Amino acid sequence: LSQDDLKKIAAYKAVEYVDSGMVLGLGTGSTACHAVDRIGQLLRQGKLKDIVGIPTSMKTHDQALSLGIPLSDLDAHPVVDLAIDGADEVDPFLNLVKGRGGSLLREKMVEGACKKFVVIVDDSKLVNFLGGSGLAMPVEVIQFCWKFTAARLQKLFEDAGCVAKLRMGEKEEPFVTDNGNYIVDLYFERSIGDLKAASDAILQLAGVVEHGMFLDMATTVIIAGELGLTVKNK
Ligand code: DER
Repeated sequence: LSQDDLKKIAAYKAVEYVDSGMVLGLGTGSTACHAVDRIGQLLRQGKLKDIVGIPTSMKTHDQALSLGIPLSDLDAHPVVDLAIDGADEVDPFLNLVKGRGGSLLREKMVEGACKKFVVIVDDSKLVNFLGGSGLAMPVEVIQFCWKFTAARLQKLFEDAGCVAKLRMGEKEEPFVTDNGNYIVDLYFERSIGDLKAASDAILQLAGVVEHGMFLDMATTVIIAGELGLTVKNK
């Protein structure tokens, strides 16, 4: 089975949690993409009815629109029944790193407003501690003096051997999020220790909008591996 096959298996399993009439948070990324496709398919087949989708990015908005999924937003639906989304890392306590697709702010807003947050991953995303994969832990920052903010982020985690890098988009230009902000990716050599303390410290920096640690937010994590599916509940 390819990694994409595993993503699809996890995504389809998550859509089994969807009931007609739900307000759904629609995630962003290659795994969530399969879940959105599946929801569109079930709507077309009449197996799901009266669904309202709250997209977590312009990309998901466009995908859902093309599938005929009725869309709305948090202003109209401040409480979301169920959100389905991928993750970049999942630790043993179901804490997540998200945002390598650049949508962490809207994802965190939508997923923070939902009663159930089902995370879908292939087993390559499992880590012993967040930041442990050596891959980016994203922080969304305002464009104004981003270098100043990046330097403060790097200093904050110098004990963990942190390097902060501006995320670049196409044509050697900085990546700009749906919200008009930049992303500074943090890379760690060692564990950052207490995640809640790290989260609070990051959010205290004035130039920071949000970070990609989703702590104590997932209610269910569906993991697809070669040996089958594992469902972990909070
Ligand atoms: O950017 C995001 O938060 C995505 O959900 C990401 O975490 C997972 O993307 P993937 O499903 O393409 O690996």
